[in-house]
Formats: sequence, structure tokens, C-alpha cells
Amino acid sequence: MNEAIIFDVDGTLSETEETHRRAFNTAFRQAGLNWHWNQSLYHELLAVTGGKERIRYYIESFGGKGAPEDELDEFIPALHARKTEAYTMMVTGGEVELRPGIRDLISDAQERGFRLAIATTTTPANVDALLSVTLGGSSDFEVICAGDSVLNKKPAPDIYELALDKLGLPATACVAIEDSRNGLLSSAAAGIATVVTPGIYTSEQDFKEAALVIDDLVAVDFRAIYRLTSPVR
Ligand code: XBP
Ligand code: MG
Repeated sequence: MNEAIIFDVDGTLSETEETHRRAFNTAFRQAGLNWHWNQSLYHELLAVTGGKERIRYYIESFGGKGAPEDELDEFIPALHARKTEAYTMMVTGGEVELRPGIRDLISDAQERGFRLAIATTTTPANVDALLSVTLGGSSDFEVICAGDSVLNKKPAPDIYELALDKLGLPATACVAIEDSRNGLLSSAAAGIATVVTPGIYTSEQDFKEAALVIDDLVAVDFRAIYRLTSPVR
């Protein structure tokens, strides 16, 4: 079998955004900043993918009192590194788990010979922590494309194009699993048929470009997903 399923991470493999949000707030406190991202503000900030980009968007949109205006290029990555440290500790501490149905989909797809990959905006250390806590490591995934491995993050297609390149497959041989409009736009722009499983922060978004929208992965016949890939001729 030379077809693949490419998984997004945050909101898809696992409902992680509440843990991300708390990790951002922990980093802000540790840095002595009086910033606090509550759920409604975070919902708005999630329009921007990538934690460093999200922090910059927050500073530009809401003032970011306490950030050194002329040293943001150093300040933001350092603050984001603190956030990643806090997030990976929370994940390693068992705060997140796979979304219902994901483990069964991974096993069933592997039994049918599908190759598995990851295309995510999140930081590689976050992926490692999640996969080691939930799946005992990353060996289920032949290709993992994450974070700053591409310049243009989702909704740009770059991360999915990188995954296709590393898999050595055409888009038609793959199906993407996503949770957000940003992710769907990214995979669709790479020409990949996409299944959306909406999450807590994305359920109201528009998924008209999706090949399939599945609210509950547990109740679905996975063959509806597999039928979206075509064998490489
Ligand atoms: C979701 C994102 C990430 C996370 C935060 O990634 O946009 O930025 O919100 O992680 P995806 P970082 O849905 O593509 O998995 O702070 O490490 O970016
Ligand atoms: Mg996502």
C-alpha cells in the first residue's frame, strides 16, 4: 500500500489548546508580565497559528504592556521557549490524552497498510511529549513535519507540501485529518482531500472545503476516510 494519512496534532490527535493556553499564561507569569489569555481572548488569538506568531499578534493588537518594543525578535522566542517548557511539563504530567477514536484509527489504518505522517504548526518538542505520553513514542509516524520546519505556517500549504515531499507521494494518495479552518485551508491548498473533526475551539468554523466533516470519530466507519485516497499509478 502506498497511500498515507497525514494527521494534524493540536485539536486533532488531542484536545491540547486549553493546555497550550495555560502554558502561555504560566510563561507570562514567570516572565513578570501581567498578561492573561482567557478562553474568549485565546479563541480570538487562535486565528494566528504558531505560538511565537500568536504572541506577536497579541502585542501588536493589544499593546503587550511590558514587552521591550525594540527587542521583540529576541524577547518573543525567549518567552515562547518558556511556554514550550511549561507545556511539555503539563503534557508529560498526563494532562492530555488522544481524542476518542484516534487510537483506533491509527491501529486500523496501520493494519490496512497505510503510511502515517504528521503535519503540525506546533513545536517539535510538543509533538514528542504528546506522542511519548499517549503512544509510547513516535514510531507510528514515518514522517513528522512540525513548527518552524517551514517559514509559512498554516493556512499556507507549506507544512503539508513538506510532508508530501518527505513521503514521496502525490496529494491524491493521501488524506489529511484536521480540526480547524486554518488547517483545512493548508491541506486543501496542498491538494489533499481533508477530513475535519471539529474541536472545542473550532466547532463554529466554516469547513466547506472539507471532503468530510466527522463530529464523532468513534461512531464512524473508517473506510469513509480511506476511500478519499487513490493508489499511486
Ligand atoms: C496549532 C497551533 C500551535 C499551537 C501552539 O497547531 O497553531 O501554534 O496552538 O503550539 P496544529 P506552539 O493545529 O497545526 O497542530 O506554541 O508550539 O506553536
Ligand atoms: Mg489543529
